[in-house]
Amino acid sequence: MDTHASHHHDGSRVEDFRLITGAGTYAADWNVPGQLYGYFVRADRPHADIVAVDASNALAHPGVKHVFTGDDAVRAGYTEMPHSLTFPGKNGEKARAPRRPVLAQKKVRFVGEAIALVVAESASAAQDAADLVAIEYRDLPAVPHPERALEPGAAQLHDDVPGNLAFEAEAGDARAVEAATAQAAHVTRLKVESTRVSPSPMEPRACLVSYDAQSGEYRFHVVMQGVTTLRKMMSQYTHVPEDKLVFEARDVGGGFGQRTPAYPEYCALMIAAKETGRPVKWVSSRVEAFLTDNHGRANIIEGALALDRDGRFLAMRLDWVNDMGAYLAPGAMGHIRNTTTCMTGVYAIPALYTTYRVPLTSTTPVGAYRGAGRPDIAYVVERIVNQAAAEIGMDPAELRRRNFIPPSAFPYKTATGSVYENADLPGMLEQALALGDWAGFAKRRAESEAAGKLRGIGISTVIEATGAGNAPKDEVELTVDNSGTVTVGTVAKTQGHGHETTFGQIVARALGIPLTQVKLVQCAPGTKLLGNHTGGSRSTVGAGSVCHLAAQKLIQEGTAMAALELHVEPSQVRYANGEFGSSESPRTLKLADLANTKPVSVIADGKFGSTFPNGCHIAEVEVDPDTGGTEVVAYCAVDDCGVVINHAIVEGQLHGGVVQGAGQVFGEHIVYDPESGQPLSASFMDYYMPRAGLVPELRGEEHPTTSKVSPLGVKGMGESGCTASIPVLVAAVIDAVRPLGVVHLDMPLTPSRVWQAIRETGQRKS
Ligand code: MCN
Repeated sequence: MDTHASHHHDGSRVEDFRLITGAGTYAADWNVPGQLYGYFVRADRPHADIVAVDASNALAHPGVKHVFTGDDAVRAGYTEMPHSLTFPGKNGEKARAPRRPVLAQKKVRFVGEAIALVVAESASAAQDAADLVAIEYRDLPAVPHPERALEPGAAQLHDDVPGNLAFEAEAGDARAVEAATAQAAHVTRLKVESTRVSPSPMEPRACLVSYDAQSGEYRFHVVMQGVTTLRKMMSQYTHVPEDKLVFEARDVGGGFGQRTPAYPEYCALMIAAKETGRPVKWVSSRVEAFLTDNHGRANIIEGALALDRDGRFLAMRLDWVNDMGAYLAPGAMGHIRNTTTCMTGVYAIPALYTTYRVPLTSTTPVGAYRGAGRPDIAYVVERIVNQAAAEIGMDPAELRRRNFIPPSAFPYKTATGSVYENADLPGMLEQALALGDWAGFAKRRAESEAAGKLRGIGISTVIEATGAGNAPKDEVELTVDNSGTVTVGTVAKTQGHGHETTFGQIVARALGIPLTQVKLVQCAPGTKLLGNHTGGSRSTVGAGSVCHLAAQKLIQEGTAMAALELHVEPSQVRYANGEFGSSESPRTLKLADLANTKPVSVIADGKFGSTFPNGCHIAEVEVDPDTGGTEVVAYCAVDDCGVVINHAIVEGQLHGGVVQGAGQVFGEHIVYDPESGQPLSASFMDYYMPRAGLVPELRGEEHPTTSKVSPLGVKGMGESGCTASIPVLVAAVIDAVRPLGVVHLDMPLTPSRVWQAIRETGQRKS
């Protein structure tokens, strides 16, 4: 027995030895001979005219080669930032996407926007000289608040975006919702904020660009979530053809959606590399990351849920304000698309209507962040359901039971037009209630009360769409060499998710060979493979499924080759465990033998629809009424992600997602001063990060229903953790303080905010 294979199949990840011993290669680890270093001069104010940029002192600084400005960006024609709000909005209108030269020209619109790029022989010379670039501004009023940005008379950020309103959209049936609401026995209303946060992967952005004047080719070493989307967007931004843009990356230290898109800095470095004739490298600081890496969430939602006398849901209306920051960054379309797709949540709500207004504000652009709208819609739906339960005095588990989409109704067409494939919501709920001992809560609450603590329990039942992507199809290439090693080529890109293990396992299983014989090569430089980048939890459904199909194709083509070698008919060839044989021949052929003369390759492809992972999480918290401090004392999760490829990885993904959601719930928050518009949270000194002790040992169970969308039966799950944890943790805290009369809290649930809310109800005076 191959001990390595059995070792890996017990769940451990093949990449971990490299990653945890410091042997990874991240974007900033790349260096090429003759490289220069770039440093960006950035706006220190949210909204201003740029009157003049004087780089003469910087240019005189020792080691400085060049200083590039907005004029260089405009001359290069790098001015139209690609964005993804490309679908028609309300009344068929298109999004009003403002220009964004890769270095700001004439105006700045958020603190951190790059104005100039200093290029020097060393990183420190570039940074020192950046201080010498003199910028004369004429200040304009800041517009940091998304709702105020939409008010009449608000300061205008872009001449071509009247009223700061970049896009409006709607979905569902307004009349049906109005009619049903008029008949309702009860209507629950609320307004919540899905707070602006910074995804904050461990690895800061970094980019090294080389330009080859002979071929006109740019070569990038950069953080990425896969090459296809990045390459396409870079080409859109710069008009350089895609085949002249070559990317080489090995390890990526976290992405969370924030590492998907083209950023202006990468394009500015292209200008510099071409002009200086030398490679140029830039590594972001953490402060730059807070100011300029796309933020996440930033949605304000008003909702109304109509119920009949028995607590059955009749209709729901949601009105969104989706803050997208100063420009339309690629990515945040998920805040509209994904929230429409799963608007009904896990409930059979016959009438739905939703509106979206997208303001531009003098803040960092907003993009996709782990879930990209999925956690936001789950948050608002679960909050409104929990509030309805409290208002009508029904157990929130019972209210869910009454309103679940029944198993027999799948595939279920929602009132906003999406089709959920399958789920067993009642079964999932009962499993979670048992795991979390829902029935025994009253006793635990009494015990906490005796110890002076307020105990609360929360529940969330969520569903999300994963899988479908924008690529025309997903392609995977398998190559066998004469050592028998099978190399798997993909254009997805792991950022810590363990694809080397799981994709390896898929191929190893299909071929019946040890995992040690399978090697994953992601985004080979210059790759022409089609496919989706890693995001939207689609890699396993997409690329992963195609890994399986590619292995089958390899067996099929190998069978034909083996038949020739063995002098039998293909139908007489049998394949098992890396070997072709036939009852008609004494000889056998190993996979390696197929590649005796040259490596053998196959490319397989597939195009898959959406899968719908779902889950029920239950959490318990204890709130200290004297301090407002919250401790999460229990966390249970029951999840359906279809067939599981690797249980340890799925558990790890879930754990990471749950804690990432907990970070948002309890502290993470990007705050702008309402008057000056200055960011108040731009370092880890003033931005909370979740720590290991925030969430106790997570008790997780699986409740799979097999997807037919994927030949592997899998559903995505990389975002499930935070989609479920945000609503469940907020629900638990509100449940804890509700006996004191607190009915509403907005994230982040910091001790001061909870304490304040307790004080304001007047029921607790110290
Ligand atoms: N998996 C499995 N069985 C399933 C489903 C998934 O074993 N039924 C495994 C997969 O093979 C993969 C992992 O779980 O190793 C996540 O798979 P999937 O749900 O397909 O999601 P993706 O691989 O496409 O990852 C994207 C998703 C997203 S959108 C964000 S954001 C996110 C996340 O995953 N960012 C992450 N998880 C992250 N994990 C880490 N460490 N770092 C990030 O930046």
